Amino acid sequence: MINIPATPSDITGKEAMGWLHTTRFLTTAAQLHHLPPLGVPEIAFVGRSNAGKSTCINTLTQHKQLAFASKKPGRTQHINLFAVGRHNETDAVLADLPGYGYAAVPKDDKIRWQRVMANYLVSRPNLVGLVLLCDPRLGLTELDESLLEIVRPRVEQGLKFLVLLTKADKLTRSEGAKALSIARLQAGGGDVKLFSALKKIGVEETAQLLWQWAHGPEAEKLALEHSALETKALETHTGISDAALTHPVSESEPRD
Ligand SMILES: Nc1nc2c(ncn2[C@@H]2O[C@H](COP(=O)(O)OP(=O)(O)OP(=O)(O)O)[C@@H](O)[C@H]2O)c(=O)[nH]1
Ligand SMILES: [Mg+2]
Repeated sequence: MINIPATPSDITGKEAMGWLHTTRFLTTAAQLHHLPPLGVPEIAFVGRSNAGKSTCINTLTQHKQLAFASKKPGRTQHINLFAVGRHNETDAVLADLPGYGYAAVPKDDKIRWQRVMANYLVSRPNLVGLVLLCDPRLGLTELDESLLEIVRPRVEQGLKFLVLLTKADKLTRSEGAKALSIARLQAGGGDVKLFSALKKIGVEETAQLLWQWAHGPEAEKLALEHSALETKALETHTGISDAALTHPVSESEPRD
């Protein structure tokens, strides 16, 4: 069953980390229509290739290889879903999306992925929050800004939104402060945080925010709207992955 606690309205960073530590692989999809319809809140991680999306998911969930991270850009090529919450009490889903902007990807593939991503962002019904990851040494690029344009109508309707400036360990304190103020301007007043998987900067705060997104009014609305059938489908998926805890064959080549 869907577990939406009546209380509390907030939890500590440590409790939020404990919650995220329950995360396990759910399913993977190369195309949008292969994603299962779900009645629990979904939070997507998007951003340029190599921005640190998969590493961020691994850091937040404290699992080394839940999402595949790599020095080689373009490592994530599917939409990978991860279920959060104790078994049979899944109360959120994290989505690791393929990065964009990697020059070596053939043009047709790029266009196809931009389309899949745009469709996902516009049409995924249970999407409640978006984490846009950005390497502050590059700043928000044209592609990031077009993504922001695509989601603007949904943000206006209540979609939560956070920009994470990743690899903050590579910045001095003053560079970090400057990167934050520039990104705040570009994000049009949206929430922006510094994040480092290496030095664990911004990790607990981000975990807390994700918990709030997953247990806010949008999540309650979703629980009411969705049928028991869809919830059952989620638990079936989760059950399979709990048993195997394996990654899909297409993503199982050796990591570099
Ligand atoms: N120094 C430092 N390196 C990081 C950090 N986060 C990620 N990286 C490195 O950045 C590279 C890319 O990380 P990924 O997590 O694979 O990036 P991604 O955004 O998932 O990339 P795609 O799957 O290609 O879209 C890897 O070499 C990571 O080790 C961080 O906080 N600090
Ligand atoms: Mg990735």
